[in-house]
Parts: sequence; C-alpha cells; structure tokens
Amino acid sequence: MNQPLITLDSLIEPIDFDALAKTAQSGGCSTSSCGSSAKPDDMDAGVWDRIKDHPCYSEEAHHYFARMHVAVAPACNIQCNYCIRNYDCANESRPGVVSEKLTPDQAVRKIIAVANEVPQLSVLGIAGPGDSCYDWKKTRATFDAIVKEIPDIKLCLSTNGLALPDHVDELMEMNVDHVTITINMVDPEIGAKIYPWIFYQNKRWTGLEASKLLHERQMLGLEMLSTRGILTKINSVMIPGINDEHLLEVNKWVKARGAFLHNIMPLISAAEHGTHFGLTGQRGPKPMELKALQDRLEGGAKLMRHCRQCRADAVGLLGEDRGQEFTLQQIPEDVSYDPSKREAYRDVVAKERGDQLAAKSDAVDTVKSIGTSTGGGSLLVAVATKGGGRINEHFGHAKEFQVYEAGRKGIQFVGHRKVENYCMGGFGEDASLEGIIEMLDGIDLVLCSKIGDCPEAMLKAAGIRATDAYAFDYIEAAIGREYAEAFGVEFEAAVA
Ligand code: CLF
Ligand code: SF4
Repeated sequence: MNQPLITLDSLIEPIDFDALAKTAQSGGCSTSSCGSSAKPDDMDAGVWDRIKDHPCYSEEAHHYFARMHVAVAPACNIQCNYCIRNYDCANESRPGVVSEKLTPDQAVRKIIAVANEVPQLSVLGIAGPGDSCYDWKKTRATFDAIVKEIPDIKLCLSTNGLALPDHVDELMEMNVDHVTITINMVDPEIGAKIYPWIFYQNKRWTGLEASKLLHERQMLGLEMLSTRGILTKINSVMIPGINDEHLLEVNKWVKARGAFLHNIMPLISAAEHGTHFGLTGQRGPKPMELKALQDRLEGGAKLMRHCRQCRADAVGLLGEDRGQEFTLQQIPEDVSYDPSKREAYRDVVAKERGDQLAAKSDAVDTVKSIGTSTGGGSLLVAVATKGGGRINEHFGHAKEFQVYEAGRKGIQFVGHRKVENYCMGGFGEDASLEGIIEMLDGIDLVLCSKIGDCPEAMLKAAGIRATDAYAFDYIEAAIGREYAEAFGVEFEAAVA
C-alpha cells in the first residue's frame, strides 16, 4: 500500500511551511548534502549526532526542532539579584510567572500531549522555575517516568550548579546528555554583587563566602560533567557595569574546563518585576552591546547566539511559546503516546534539511569569497521567519527578527531582536513600528515574505532597506544575493 503523502504543513499548525513541504515532496533532496552533512568540519561525528536535533545546542537545528520545559522544580538554593521566586528562573526564562507548577505525574501527561501534537518536539528540559538539581527528586522522577513513555526524547536540564556535583553520576546513569550551568562570575568579589546569599549544607551563607562556595561548586560540576562526556552549556547573564567585561574571563575558565557552548544572555530587568536589580535601576544591555561582547568572545569557547530566554514552562520552537495550548485542564487524564506525527515529521525534515544545507553552504562560500576579494565590509540582516530556514513571515506579523551578519567570515547567525508585532487585526500601528525601528538599530536590511508600502518607506527613512523579493527562499541564499549586490558583484559569477 502506498504511504499517504505527508507534508510539513499537514503536520504543523499554525506554522505554514508550504514551500518547504513542496521541496520535500518533490524529492528535492540534493544528493550531496542529504542527512547529516551539516556537520561542521571541526566537529566529531559522534558529537554532531548528539546535537543535530537539539534546538539549543545546534543553531541549525533550531529552525526545525522544538523544546518543552516542565515546571516541576520550584525550589531554589540561591538568591540571584535578577530573580524573585514569583517569577520564572531567569537562568532559562524571561521573567513572567509560570502558568502552572506541575507534579511529575502531571508533567508526564503534559509531555505526552505535547509530543502527540507538536511533531517538532525533540527535547524535554527542566529549567526551574527554581533549581532542577536542588529540587532533585521531582526532576529525577519526571525524567525516569518519561523515558519509559517516549524513549527517543532528549533530556536536558539547567542548574545554578550549587547542587550539581551531588547528581552528576545519576545524570550519567539516566542518560542526561545536555546540562546547562548558569555561571555569571569566576571572581567572588563580582559574585557578591550578584548573589546576596546561598543555602548550602543546611546553612545560609552570605557575601564573599557565599560566592566563593558557589564558584567552587560550579567549577567542580563543570569538570565532572566534562570528564564524563556530558555536553555542558554555560549560560551567563550579562549585567552592564557588574560582569560585562568579566565575562571575557568567565569564557576562558569554562573553555578550559571543557564547556561545549557559552551563551551570553542579556539581563532582563524592570522595576515591575520586583527584583533587586529591577528596583535599584540596574539596566540590561542594549542589543548592540550584547553583540559587541559576543564578537569579542569569538575564538574562545564556542558561542550560542540563538537563545530566546525561555520561560520555565515554554513549549515549541525557540521564539514561540505554545504553552497555553497545553494547560492541564485541556489534557485528558488517560492520554497515551502516539509517535506517528513525530516520526513522519522527522522523515520530511531529513529531506528538507539536505536542500537547505546545500543552499546555505553555497551562499556562505560565495559571501566569503566576495568579502575577501572586494575587501567588503559586513551586512547586518534581520529576517522574519516562522522556521524551516526560510523567509516565510510577514513583516507585520513578526514577533522577532533573526539577525544574520554577512561578511568575510561568510554568513553567521548573530542573534535575534524581539518586537511587538506591527500588524494588529490587519492594521499597522505606528507606535509599534517606531518601537520596531528602534529594536532594529544597526540593521542594514530586512527580509520578509511580505511588507506594505508604508512600513517599507518608514524603514527606509530610518536607513533600513526592506524587501519581500525573496519570499519563501532559504535565508542564507537570499542574504548571499543581497551581499553580492551590495558590493557590486554578480552572484552567479561569484558562485563559480
Ligand atoms: Fe531548555 Fe535550556 Fe535545555 Fe534548551 S532552553 S533546558 S538547553 S532545552 Fe535554550 Fe531556552 Fe536559551 Fe535555555 S533557548 S533559555 S538555552
Ligand atoms: Fe532565581 Fe534561578 Fe537564580 Fe534560583 S537560580 S534565584 S530560581 S534565577
């Protein structure tokens, strides 16, 4: 019997992957690039296999795969000046209350319901809203139960590191392959400005002593994970005037201890959050300040630049949150796992990914060669996308823009800019357009699938060109063409 035709847009709602599905159906997979050929040249094949479907550990995977967090770990053993307990863990989320804290049993129900409906789901993370290692029994119970139901889901956790060394051997046994430690300092003097107290060995510690202990435990935990081959990502919150310069030192320390990735996250701080930093007026970095620090860190520990600072109960592709579709009230008591959508999605994506990677590779090589031969500068491009590596979102509907830099190093993903969407109920709002233009500070070009004359003209007046000429094309392919044009080179000739 013939298999029914499966397309990505039939599997994924509300994401519209029309063009993507067409390519996959037509067998458009380029033979030279199918499968896992995306592997960076300097990466071991075994490591690539472990990250290629993890949306946080692989920038390329985040166009296709989703994570979900379950908020089973509310207790925390330290106090960060950017957090209060009513809010999500700022380690791994933006401030905002978790909609519902879950017991491990409730969490398993929710995970199964999400896996049945979100075919992109590949990773289950526990990221608070407190600390996953301090609230260990619930973390462990959730992971133990879910691997019996969905054996192929990747397990991932995030911790402040204080209790981590006590659980590393269990993490090995449980096959937890991805761990994030939030490390904001390696100098306790700086730590004392970030952490007023910690709770360790049944005692509350304050001041330098607290930060020294936290630092030692974080380093020990990282070393233990590295020795055991667990992939460890370090999240650091960039706090201007407190640890921004110091993060250069942090990067060296974590690289020397085997960290796989370093993710610099901007402090999110506002008085209404009620945090110490919010109330004392400590500001977060501007997008270009964050980028400047990340650029200075190039060459150290490998950087993650596509983090979205998710909530501790986030569901979906990075940059989207479908959590409200899966509240406990909406999930039947007796939900059982149906792997069909996830399996079908993976088959389609494997084909699509091959084509995308071939197009990306050509464009990156061409931009490198143009950049080198012309002594050309860089082009900063903001892209409206719903995923799949394509330009497939209207300017007016975008809630964020992915930012790419084209230049002598090729085409690199360098971050994202969150915005209020411009088009509300079919009408553009001038106030939000002004906000968007402000958030696009430093951007040369906007690529989207559709844009109206009015926003295009306003962007132009602000020195930003916008075009929908590449609607549904692959992102890097379009950027390559624009880069060639900007530097007066014929793209086709440069490809050769
Ligand atoms: Fe969650 Fe963190 Fe695992 Fe990812 S998030 S526990 S590694 S599955 Fe990812 Fe979200 Fe950034 Fe975290 S985008 S906040 S880095
Ligand atoms: Fe908040 Fe997370 Fe810090 Fe604990 S570790 S205080 S939950 S940000």
